[in-house]
Order: sequence, then structure tokens, then C-alpha cells
Amino acid sequence: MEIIELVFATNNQNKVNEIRSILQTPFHVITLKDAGIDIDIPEPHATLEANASEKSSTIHRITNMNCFSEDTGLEVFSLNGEPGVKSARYAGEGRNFQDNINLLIEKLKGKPDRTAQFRTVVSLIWNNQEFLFTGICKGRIIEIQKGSEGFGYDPVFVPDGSDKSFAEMTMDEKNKFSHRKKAVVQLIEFLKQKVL
Ligand code: ITT
Repeated sequence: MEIIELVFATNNQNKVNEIRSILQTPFHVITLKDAGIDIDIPEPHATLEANASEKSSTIHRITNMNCFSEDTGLEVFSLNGEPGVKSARYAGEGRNFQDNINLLIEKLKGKPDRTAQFRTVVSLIWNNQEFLFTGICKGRIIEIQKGSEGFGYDPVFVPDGSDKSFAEMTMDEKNKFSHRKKAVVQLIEFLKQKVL
């Protein structure tokens, strides 16, 4: 069977772990580390789509290989879609996941509507052409964080259809609901039609 190599344009190891649990043989995910690339990929734009494109095109220019990136945001409805595209730096540059969670919980105090969604946009560059795929997971933000698996906002996000937070789930359980999994399944279907 032909192996399909794809460079994954990310510096987030948690994303690499999740993506590798989804993109299995015949796909082979090459990380930036594997490829010997050590750069801070720019994310200057106002939308997940534009940032995802920026990341994949930056890495495509360097490697000239088929590659993909993803940009993910947590969109909270009563906060007008915040933290959204700013999810990684919500509490400011150099802040960590816990600071971001604390700020989110603070901003939601007293708000009855705690519905939210994770949205992932994958940008694939295949044979020099770009294709976008989107995955959404709807759920809600809980008042007190729970669990220690996963990363980012996982301890405060409970997906619809579960009463566990993402941080209380194994990776396989999270994949049953996850935004990232839904976007990557579309990428897989697309590539299967192209090459398998
Ligand atoms: P790259 O740009 O290098 O891929 P990043 O961490 O900067 O990595 P994003 O720009 O997509 O990634 O930032 C999204 C942030 O949203 C991320 O740092 C987490 O805090 C959060 N996030 C993304 N996916 C998540 C998930 O599945 N569960 C919980 N939080 C998540």
C-alpha cells in the first residue's frame, strides 16, 4: 500500500498526539521537529481560516511537500464568540492554559448561557492546491474545571451528549466528539478519493 506523507504544520505537541491517533496507515504524519524545522509559525489574522492557511502555506514554502495545518478556537456564545481566534493567548502573551481558563470562568460569572463550541479549520495543501475542512463540537463551559487529560480548555468543556469534560476522557473518548476528529475525517475522505 502506498504511504501518504503529510507534514503537519504545528508546534503544539498535544495536537500532534491527537492527529496521530486519527491519521493512521496509510497516512504518515511528519512533524516540524521530524522535518528539522524550528520556527514560530505566524498566526496574525482575524479568522481561523486565514491563520490555518498562513500556517500551511508557510510550511509548504519551506518543505515543498504536501502538508496541512489546523487552527482551532473555542467560541462561547454569550461572549460573542470569544476567545475564538485568540484562544491560545486569551489571557495575554506568555500566559498559560490555566490563566486562559481562569479568565474564561471569570467572564462567564453570572451569565446563564454557557453554550460554546470548538471549531477546527484544517488547511491542506495537496499538489500545490489548498483545501479547507471544518469540524465543530458543541457543548458548554462548566463552572468548576475537572479532569487532567488533554490540553487547553479541555477541563472546562463538556461536549453535548456527555457529562464528562474533555479532560476526563481518554483520547479515544474525546475523538468520539471532537472538532479536530471531525475535520480530519473529512481530510481523510478527501485524500482517499484522490489517491487510494
Ligand atoms: P499551532 O498554531 O502551532 O498549531 P497553537 O497551540 O498555537 O498551535 P491554535 O492557534 O490553534 O494552536 O490555538 C488554539 C488554542 O485553543 C490552543 O492553544 C488551546 O489552548 C486551545 N485548544 C485548541 N484545541 C483544543 C482542544 O481540542 N481542547 C482544548 N483546547 C484546545
